[in-house]
Amino acid sequence: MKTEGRPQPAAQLSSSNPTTSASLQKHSNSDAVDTRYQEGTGQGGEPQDTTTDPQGRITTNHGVPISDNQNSLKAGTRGPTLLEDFVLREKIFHFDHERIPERIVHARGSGAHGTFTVTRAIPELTRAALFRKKGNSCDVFVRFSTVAGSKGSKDTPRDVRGFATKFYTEEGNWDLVANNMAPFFIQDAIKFPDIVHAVKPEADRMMPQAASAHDTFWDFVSLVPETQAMIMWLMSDRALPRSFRMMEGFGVHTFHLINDRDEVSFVKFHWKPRLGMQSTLWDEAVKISGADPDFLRRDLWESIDKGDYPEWDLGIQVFDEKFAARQPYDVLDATKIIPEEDVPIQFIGTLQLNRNPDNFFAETEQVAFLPTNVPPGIGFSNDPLLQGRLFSYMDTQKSRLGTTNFHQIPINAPRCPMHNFNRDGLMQTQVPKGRANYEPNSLGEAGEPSGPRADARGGYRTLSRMTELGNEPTEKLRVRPERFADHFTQARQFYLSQTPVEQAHIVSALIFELSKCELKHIRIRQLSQLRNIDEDLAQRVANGLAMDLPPAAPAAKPAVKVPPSDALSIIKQSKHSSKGRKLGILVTDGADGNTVEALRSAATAQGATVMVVCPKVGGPVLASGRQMEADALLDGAPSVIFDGVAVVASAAGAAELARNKAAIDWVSDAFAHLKAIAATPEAQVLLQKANVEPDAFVLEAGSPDSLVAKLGDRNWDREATIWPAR
Ligand code: HDE
Repeated sequence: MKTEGRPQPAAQLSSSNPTTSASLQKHSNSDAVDTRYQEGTGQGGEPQDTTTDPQGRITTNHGVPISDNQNSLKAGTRGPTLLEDFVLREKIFHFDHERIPERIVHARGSGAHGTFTVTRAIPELTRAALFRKKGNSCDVFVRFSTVAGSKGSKDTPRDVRGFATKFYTEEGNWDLVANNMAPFFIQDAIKFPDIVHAVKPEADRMMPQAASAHDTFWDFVSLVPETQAMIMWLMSDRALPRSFRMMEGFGVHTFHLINDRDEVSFVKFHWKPRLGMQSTLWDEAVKISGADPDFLRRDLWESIDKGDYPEWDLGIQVFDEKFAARQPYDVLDATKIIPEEDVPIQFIGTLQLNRNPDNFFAETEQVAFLPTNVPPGIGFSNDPLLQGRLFSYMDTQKSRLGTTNFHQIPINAPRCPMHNFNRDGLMQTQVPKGRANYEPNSLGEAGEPSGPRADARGGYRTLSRMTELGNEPTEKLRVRPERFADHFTQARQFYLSQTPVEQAHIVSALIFELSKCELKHIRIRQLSQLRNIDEDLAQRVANGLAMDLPPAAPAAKPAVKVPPSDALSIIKQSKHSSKGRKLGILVTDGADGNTVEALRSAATAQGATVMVVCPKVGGPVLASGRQMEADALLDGAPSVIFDGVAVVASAAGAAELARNKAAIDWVSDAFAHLKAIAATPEAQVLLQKANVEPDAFVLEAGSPDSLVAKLGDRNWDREATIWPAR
């Protein structure tokens, strides 16, 4: 017999209706639901918030109030469960289908809302309304990502990072779908499936996850020399960002800017982080992925949450056909950059991320970026990689989001009016009125709504003149332009532009990656490619692998000498700032609270954050007898998650730490990762146990400013004393 709705025993009642008055209140708080998206959806009438019930009641998907969300409907107290239990069936049905396919690449990502503000109007370059006036602004949504790993992989593999921005402009969405590396691996979209297959876990064994260090990747890249310039970037510290907030972004391709007079300029887009660039060491990145696989996601979330809003400046490199014709490379070749020294960056706007998503799935997962999303005044060059992307993104959304109507999902919907005769399709949420679903139509003549029409003046116009380099419309050919043939000059330029420390990191990365290749001929082939980049580099990698140098691979064109570009080095560009960095203070019972507070205020004064770490999470009882709150347990907050550390300990506390492996690792890892370490005199016993040698970054805890000043830096001089010379 059914018991639904019947009086129940007291024990069942308490578990079947656990709704407290507090949670009732929370549910009925209209602020809890974002109704912005319901506005202007073309359905007419007042926007309605149907996602909360004023009484806080839980309902089925179809609005029927539910009386019991704890027990399925059974025949008798011990079952069987009844098929007619639509509450149970709907709940399980919906749950069964919660997942959607992850992105083919860039599956793991984190997003945030923000604002873009124009700091310099450029109407002489583009007729895009956004850039017409200084001070213009629009909402944005940004998604950062890794490329190779699955959605559930880690944040800190050696990988390219995506940096995709959706600008909700008054003339429609502009999606600048960028990466944190300026060149790309390949020149032609037809090679994209190949390189992605090669870098992803190998097809038979589904290993390794989120890693390029395996046979198939190096097999492909060593066979395709156009990849070698980006390989230098991927082996560099750019692939190990300390924070999304501390990395650059690049639009990669050459785009067009088109002004009111239909004059076209070539443009490359750049994001420059206000916090400056910083990266982790490889050993650190590996350990972070164990300690906190969400390291970069957490950093982004927490900084926005506490109002420390991440910011970037948007810059452009603008040039014309004459400049393009003079370069030894082709500006349509996405494996090439234009050195900033050749075309300086002009800054035109600022991006600030200032609001975390309300819901990860609804926003970060469902956001769909399309390089085809450009407002009037921004256009595409003939870069064959870009042309392929113009097809791929729209196409993949259909498979990922299931319908051609993915543009109606709130995060993707334009914030300006959207009218056309595209109709129907799965998950159509608009309810267009009338019969005008075609044009031309003359329904207006009879007083009926006739729908929207094209705007020849203000609408998006594609360039009618085809004067661009290499754009002479002649035969149909499957060829690469001759001007795409130099694969090594810029690879060499990147390597030679780095500091010796960064060069050593590239060498170490290559040794590590190639050591993971099981097939020896692949290692040999990559070494033969390295010889085309730089002999010294090739020799150092060969030494690290204990291999002989093979002959250089045949090169379509040998590298030519070009001046180094300081803009390519992270260390040369360092802002030495402590802002946005994190200080960890390990505090024991009996420690001096004033020393901790002095460190805390010195760090926060410089825009850094502080975490008190303690062997017991309840917090240390200080010398004063006061118990200090701890932010984390020592075992759960290893020093890899900090930019600098301090140990404030009593003599007894330090002696205990010196017997604790987690505490010894805390200090020895900070030392090995070249970080600043400060300690009270009592804590020296721990430093000795951790083999910390005195140097310019080993300091007294009593001088907090000198520690804080070093949070944005690493002691590169220490590196050679700890890590093998490469
Ligand atoms: Fe992508 N890329 N890509 N890509 N890409 C995707 O689109 C593709 C390329 C980039 O956070 C996919 O929505 C092709 C360059 C970012 O949602 C897919 C080619 C650059 C993101 C796709 C490229 C990028 C993607 C997978 C060569 C830097 C993540 C899911 C022709 C300028 C966007 C999706 C997000 C995502 C295709 C090359 C950046 C499959 C075919 C070059 C940041 O459509």
